[in-house]
Amino acid sequence: MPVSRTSPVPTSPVPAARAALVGLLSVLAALTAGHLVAGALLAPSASPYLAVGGAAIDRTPTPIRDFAIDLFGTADKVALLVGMAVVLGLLGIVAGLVSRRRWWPGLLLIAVLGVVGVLAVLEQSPAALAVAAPVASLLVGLGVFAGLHALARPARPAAAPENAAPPGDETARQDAAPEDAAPEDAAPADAGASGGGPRRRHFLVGSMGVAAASALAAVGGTALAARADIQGARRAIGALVPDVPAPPIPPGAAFPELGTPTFITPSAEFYRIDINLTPPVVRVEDAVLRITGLVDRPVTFTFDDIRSRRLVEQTITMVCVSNTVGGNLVSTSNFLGVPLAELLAEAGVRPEATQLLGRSVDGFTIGTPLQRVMDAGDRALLVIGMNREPLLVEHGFPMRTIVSPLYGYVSATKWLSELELTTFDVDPYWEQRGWDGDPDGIVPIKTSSRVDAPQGFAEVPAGEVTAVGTAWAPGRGIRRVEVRYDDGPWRDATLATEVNPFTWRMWRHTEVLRPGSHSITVRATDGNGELQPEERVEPINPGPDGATGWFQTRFSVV
Ligand SMILES: Nc1nc2c(c(=O)[nH]1)N[C@H]1C(S)=C(S)[C@@H](COP(=O)(O)O)O[C@H]1N2
Ligand SMILES: [Mo]
Repeated sequence: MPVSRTSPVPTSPVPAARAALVGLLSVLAALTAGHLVAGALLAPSASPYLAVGGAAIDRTPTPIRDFAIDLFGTADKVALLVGMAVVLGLLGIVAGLVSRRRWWPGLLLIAVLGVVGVLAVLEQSPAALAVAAPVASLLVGLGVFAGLHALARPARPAAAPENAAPPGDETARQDAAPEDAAPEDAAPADAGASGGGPRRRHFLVGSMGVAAASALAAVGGTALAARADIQGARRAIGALVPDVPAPPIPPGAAFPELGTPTFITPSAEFYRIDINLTPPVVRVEDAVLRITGLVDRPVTFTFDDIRSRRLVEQTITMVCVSNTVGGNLVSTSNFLGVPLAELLAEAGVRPEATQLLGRSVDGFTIGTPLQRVMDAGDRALLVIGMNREPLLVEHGFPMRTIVSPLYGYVSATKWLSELELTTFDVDPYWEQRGWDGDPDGIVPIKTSSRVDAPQGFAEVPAGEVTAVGTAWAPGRGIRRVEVRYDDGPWRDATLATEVNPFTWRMWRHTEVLRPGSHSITVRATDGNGELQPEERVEPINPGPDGATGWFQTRFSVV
């Protein structure tokens, strides 16, 4: 059929609500398709949505970023992604609404969004294949828009063509109702089309199909990226056996039967803190650690290079600076890896270097004073294993650092890709966001103690009541723990066997208590003889200093 146009605007408009839905679903389908392909490629950072988010973060002026962090705290990334979802949704709705009469303005807007996604991924993702994800988004976005738009167009009141024509098919326009001059929302064709009938059904079915496929793609992409191949890779690596094992945990180091945690935290229960919505996925075969910056000769290590070296195991308690009094952002595991000092020596650290900057594949950076790394000796590790297994993806698979005894945010880069020797002129992630990164601003881990049982508001039988808990002062060790019931005298608790001064230490205390409501307060003294401060201070106040204060809880004897 010849494609000749005689009437300038030959069709009646798509109803506004349908037009908006077409645009919204096109954006949704595009984003989830990209997410699915990114997941299949094991390159979550190639998901156009995350890439645009990353590109936006890189372009946000620091004052606005600071404001957002003040406002949302560590949830700033979530806030950004939610904000982006709202903006993209609105742009989708706009794309639909500008296409009520003609298919192309909305399609053009979808194409522009798609191209932005392609450019963001090219900028943000190092993997060559990664561009397949935003290209999939672009194609699916265009396809869904074209298809749903064709289905959304109202039929002529009588004898409407049943086949939805592709938007490029000009004959479809001529088929459509000629009452173009009718007021937009009152077009008779509208009334006919939205009143029911097969076209309306087709549009509904099409829309629901797109929504369902998008949901599947979203779930599938996340599952593929976060799980599938990493688990296979972890199995392929198998058990990791240290050349220099940590001493066995002595009996009596913890009282799990009375309510403390086990001394070694199972990896899956280890606390997790990071800025990522889903953990970055690094394939073992792609994983490299580069040592760069103020060195005599930059060096690169693959995972296999590291694995084949002399592996040292250390029992270490890690603490997050954001842990509150009584909180559980503290865990203990056997970490296995290569001492950082050995790797740094191979690169030859220049005397000007003062800061060791860890870079993560997701752009996160952590700065550690080089002196602290050296002081830590074999407790400054390039870690590849936890509890004799490869790292879990949440804890930085396949390589991370740990420098004990320092808070995680200044020492423990997960998904490590580079260690740069530099000076304190370079600000890592949190310091760029206003935290004190000065070597003197990095405080030792605060002495802390808590009661694990009885738990708050528990009811315990009258008679002898045994309280148990956990205390830690990594680097200094715990010398003494005291408990007090109600306003009574301080009593010495019995300490569990010490494993090493870099780990937590459990305690227990038995007291005969009368029925009724009681409070219990606990305080610890570190290995230097220093009593844990009583004053309650929030962990971030405003800098990351770690919380202080004595933990207290209430329970009932019945
Ligand atoms: N790449 C990366 N590494 C990171 C973080 C992060 O957000 N990204 N968070 C840090 C913080 S604040 C802490 S407390 C530790 C927590 O390590 P875990 O999750 O293995 O317990 O990781 C550190 N390393
Ligand atoms: Mo942390």
